[in-house]
Amino acid sequence: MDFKELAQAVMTGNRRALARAITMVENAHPEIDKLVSFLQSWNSRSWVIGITGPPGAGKSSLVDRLAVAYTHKGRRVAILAVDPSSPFSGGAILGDQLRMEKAREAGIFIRSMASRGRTGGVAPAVEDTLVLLSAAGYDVIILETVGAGQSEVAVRAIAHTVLVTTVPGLGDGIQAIKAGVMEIGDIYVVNKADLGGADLAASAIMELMGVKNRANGWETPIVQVSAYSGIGIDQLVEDLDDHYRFLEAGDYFEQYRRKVIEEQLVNFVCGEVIQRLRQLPGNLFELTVKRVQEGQENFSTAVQFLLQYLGGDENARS
Ligand SMILES: Nc1nc2c(ncn2[C@@H]2O[C@H](COP(=O)(O)OP(=O)(O)O)[C@@H](O)[C@H]2O)c(=O)[nH]1
Ligand SMILES: [Mg+2]
Repeated sequence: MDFKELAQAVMTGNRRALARAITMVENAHPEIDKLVSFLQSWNSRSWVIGITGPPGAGKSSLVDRLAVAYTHKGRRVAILAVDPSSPFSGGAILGDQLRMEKAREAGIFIRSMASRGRTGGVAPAVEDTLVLLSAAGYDVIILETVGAGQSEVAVRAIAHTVLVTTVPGLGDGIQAIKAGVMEIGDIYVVNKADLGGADLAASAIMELMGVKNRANGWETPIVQVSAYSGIGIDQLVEDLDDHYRFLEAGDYFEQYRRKVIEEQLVNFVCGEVIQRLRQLPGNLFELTVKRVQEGQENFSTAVQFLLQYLGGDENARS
């Protein structure tokens, strides 16, 4: 199957094709650039909800609840669970799969990802996968990431709406929400409210948030829920819907889409340029590297030298 056939199959909602395409992203398959750039233009208006927080906070259990809730509201939901800390699909991902039983029973598309993609980073692989899910027609994509340093920041750049999750009783209630993470949440969730102490944790978050910048007009809610019993889930869905409307009113979806397209274009252009330079006759690229190494040329002159060989692609416009 060539990439166009695969792309068509993804767009018709064929799950096996989608799963296969995501595997191609994970393996940095040589055709993945073509597939993603072909599907990018079909990028629909999927809403990406990112959920981050420490391991064990109940993110997967919460994802299960939310996915089912939105499915009941008639939305097409997909789940993507990303664990950059576990390169070989370890226990965390098995845990995710166990915790998402209701979503599975409801026939929701669930995918775990642990590996890096095309450009080496986790974020581009996730972005590529979001393009695929979006092209497959999912309205709501729920993205679970473990809060592990970099990944919270990455999820902020990738998701439209970010839920930061914590649980009561972690030290003074919010040990798990470290500096830096406080800024990224659109909604804060204190999960495991059934265990007690959620009020304390919520007011600790409120205090920490104090001067959080609300210049854009969004009042960040703190919701107490129990993914276990279902308490607070309706409220959380209401707050999520509020945020969706807020984003829509502020034209944020279009801005986001533009940003993603720009980033991907940059990635593709860089990839294409490097590939062409490496294919120049007479090993010109390697010879240039060598001349710079030997001090016969500096970076700036080397770049100018190489760029003059980048004529247009004679196939591009035909
Ligand atoms: N008591 C209680 N336990 C919960 C709740 N949500 C999740 N858990 C439990 O917390 C553990 C971790 O849940 P999981 O969803 O895998 O957390 P994740 O690592 O953040 O994805 C599991 O044993 C869950 O059953 C909750 O609301 N209340
Ligand atoms: Mg999990």
